[in-house]
Amino acid sequence: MTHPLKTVLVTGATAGFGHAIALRLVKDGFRVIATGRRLERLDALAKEAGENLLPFQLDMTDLDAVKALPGSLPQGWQQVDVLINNAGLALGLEKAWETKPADWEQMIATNVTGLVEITRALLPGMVERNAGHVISLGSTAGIYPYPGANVYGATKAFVDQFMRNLRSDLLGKQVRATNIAPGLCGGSEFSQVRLGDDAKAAAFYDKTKPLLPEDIAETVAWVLKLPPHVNINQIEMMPTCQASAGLAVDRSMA
Ligand code: NDP
Ligand code: 8X3
Repeated sequence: MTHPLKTVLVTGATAGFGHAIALRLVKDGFRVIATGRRLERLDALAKEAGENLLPFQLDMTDLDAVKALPGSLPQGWQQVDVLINNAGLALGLEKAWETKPADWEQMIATNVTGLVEITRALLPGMVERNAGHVISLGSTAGIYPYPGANVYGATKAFVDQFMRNLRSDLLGKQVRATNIAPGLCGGSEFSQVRLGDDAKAAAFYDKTKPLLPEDIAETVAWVLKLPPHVNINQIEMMPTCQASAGLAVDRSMA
């Protein structure tokens, strides 16, 4: 591979999208720094991927650790050319007034604050070298509201606008910025984490053919391999079995 951007840092590589993205990008010839909280998962991933994958434990809510990047990475891995902001989570599907405050805080800390701080840590190096790419995982939940999405959807709307604003700041630099916003996607731990129950999580995908982590990895790989003069700003993607089906009307009040 002769891609000018060589080293990719993927957040949340212990499961789901991040795991698939890390494996795919190693296969495509990149060096990948795979991060997440569960070190045993990262070590297993490193065994599978080989020497071009560095397992690096990182909790996105540990802001001291996030801000210590890239200097805290081992020698030879400190030049991060591509940042993939994937780590994130949804907690619960309750109505806003029934949710746990700690769940909202955890979503904001991970999906917004952690993402912003790691971008702040790694972007200056890209700008200085005048080469780089930041890809974030937003969500259709940041575009289309639905009951129970409340703060989760709002964090993803933040990601959408943050990436658009990065593009504005990066005009004139050879540093790209992309937001990928998927809809229903199975094959990851997302719904188990959200619902805290394996049976409920499985039922969520009942009779559907959702996107899979490999579909997201394919999309990331494509966005990355486009020639440097092409910037994909936004991708909204859904499984064919899903669509935005219009606004709801309550007819019980007349
Ligand atoms: P998974 O639950 O399978 O994976 C989430 C990853 O994020 C895990 O590797 C987890 O690692 C990591 N993570 C969570 N919290 C932290 C933290 N505090 N610090 C570091 N890493 C953390 O979910 P998906 O792969 O499905 O989701 C990936 C991203 O895509 C998320 O941002 C999600 O919001 C978004 N998304 C998901 C969709 C879906 O339907 N699945 C659709 C649209 C967007 P660990 O627990 O080891 O720290
Ligand atoms: C995940 C997609 O529709 O479950 O971001 O919110 S959805």
